[in-house]
Amino acid sequence: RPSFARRRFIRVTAGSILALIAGPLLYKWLTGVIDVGAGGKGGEGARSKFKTDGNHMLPHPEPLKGTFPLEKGGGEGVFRPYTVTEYPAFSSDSWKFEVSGLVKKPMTFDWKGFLKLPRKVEVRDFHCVTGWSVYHVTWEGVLLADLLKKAGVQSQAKYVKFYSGDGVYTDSLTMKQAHMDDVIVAVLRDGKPIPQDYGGPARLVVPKMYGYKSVKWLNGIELIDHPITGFWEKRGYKKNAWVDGKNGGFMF
Ligand SMILES: Nc1nc2c(c(=O)[nH]1)N[C@H]1C(S)=C(S)[C@@H](COP(=O)(O)O)O[C@H]1N2
Ligand SMILES: [Mo]
Repeated sequence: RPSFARRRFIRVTAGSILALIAGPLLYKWLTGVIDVGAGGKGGEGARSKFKTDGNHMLPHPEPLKGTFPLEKGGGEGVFRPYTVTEYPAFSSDSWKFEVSGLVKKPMTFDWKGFLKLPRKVEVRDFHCVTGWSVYHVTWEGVLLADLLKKAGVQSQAKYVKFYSGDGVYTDSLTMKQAHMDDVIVAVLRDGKPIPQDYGGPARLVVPKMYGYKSVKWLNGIELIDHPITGFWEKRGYKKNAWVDGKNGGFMF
């Protein structure tokens, strides 16, 4: 039977080992939660997070003037960082955004060029079809309709296909849906650059539809004349992902 001192030794040692393992995990979890909560002035949190972010994008996009303080203080709720691959990482030296397919003028932007495009700000709710939501998120990005206008849509073009920098995930919108005035290629979320795990440097945001339409790590659009089936649509989700149930809306 172990002595009291020995039992105490075991208890203290076991406790220390547990603290060593659990401490960093707890820290990671806490800082993750704090980061996601956003709000505030968009400065410090973003800067410290970006020191450890897997993306190396410089310069950081600067939020438009007049957006601070954020309406309603920023997103309320927690984004679940979804991916179907390893999180892809990008650098401003090599990142490209391509507009291709049935356009009059194919275009390629580098990071600096993309940041020169006019942006708009919108405050919208974000809903994942699996049941979580984040409310009144402030997004800032380039209106998809502006990109389409700049490139010139050919008359045979019927759909816009979205490419993710993860090389796997994809989705699409009809040409009419793609022209909705709230579909944007966002580079800021709640006034901060979008972190790597949440689709940064640039992600699509389609507020009227469920989150699976909002392709992360967006690095290209292609105008096509035939329908395609998106990543989750191949697995049963509807092509028309209207949150309000228009056109049948909900998934199965
Ligand atoms: N490239 C890519 N984009 C994606 C996904 C994904 O797994 N990979 N998941 C989608 C789904 S189902 C949702 S709900 C949102 C989640 O966004 P978040 O990861 O920022 O929380 O991203 C969408 N875009
Ligand atoms: Mo989702």
